[in-house]
Amino acid sequence: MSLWFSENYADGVVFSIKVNKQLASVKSEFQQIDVYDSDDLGRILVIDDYLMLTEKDEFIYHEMLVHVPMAVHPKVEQILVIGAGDGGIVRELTRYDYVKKIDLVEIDEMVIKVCREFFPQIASKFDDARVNIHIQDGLEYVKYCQNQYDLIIVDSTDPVGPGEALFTEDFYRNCYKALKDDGIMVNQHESPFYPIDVAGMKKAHKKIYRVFDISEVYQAHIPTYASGHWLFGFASKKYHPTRDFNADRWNSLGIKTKYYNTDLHIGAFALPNYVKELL
Ligand code: AG3
Repeated sequence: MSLWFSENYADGVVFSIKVNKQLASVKSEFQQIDVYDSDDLGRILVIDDYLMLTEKDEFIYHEMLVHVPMAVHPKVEQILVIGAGDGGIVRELTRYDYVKKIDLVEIDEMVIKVCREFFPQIASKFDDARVNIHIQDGLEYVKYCQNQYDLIIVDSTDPVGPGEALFTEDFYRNCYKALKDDGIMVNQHESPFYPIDVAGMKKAHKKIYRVFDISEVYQAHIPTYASGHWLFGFASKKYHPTRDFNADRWNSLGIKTKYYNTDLHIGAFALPNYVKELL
């Protein structure tokens, strides 16, 4: 009998991956964490029945959340990462020599533990000397921060369960306060296609737009997320994501990426009409 992981995208729409075996199944204080192995997509991480990543396409999501803001801000040194317990965001950030400090705030210690064990290629840089791990609710952590970060990356789950608080206006206001005068915040912004994701996306966008001086949305093609069309939010106090972007500076850093490049950077902010209408 074969074993399948399935995620419901909408009423009557299901995405399934045939899995060889279940490598871990952990009920933490906050959520259900499962790891499976599959033939084509490699290992997959699932939280509360939603697919968080596959080894095959995680690079797209992580590169787009990291390199887009890193290419806009001329010198990001102090970074706050919220969620992201799998380590993918930290892995990409540690590729920049000039980054001085990465505070990672993850509510669920078990996510880090499971990923260290089953995704060593992704959770590969937690031991970098610049990384400080705080096991804490991101909502609480950011309340006490002021004018100290160049960049905040919010790599949350969907706006249900423990991730829900990371889609509130209060949280975005505290992020604004935690950023320096030229700081940037990026977040995962759900998908513009199926109704449940559209609701999450609108919820995030409307609130960020009210709080930040500049608020834009960008997109990437992520084959294993609902509809394959995923959005990210770019919120900023000073730098505009395309007008203040210096492709030569980023290219001179010599960072090798599999998805991100500086042509794609500009294109990612060009949204289809139906998406523009939703914002
Ligand atoms: N962060 C969650 C992305 C949302 C996925 N949603 C879904 N499958 N319905 C992914 C964590 C990667 N660091």
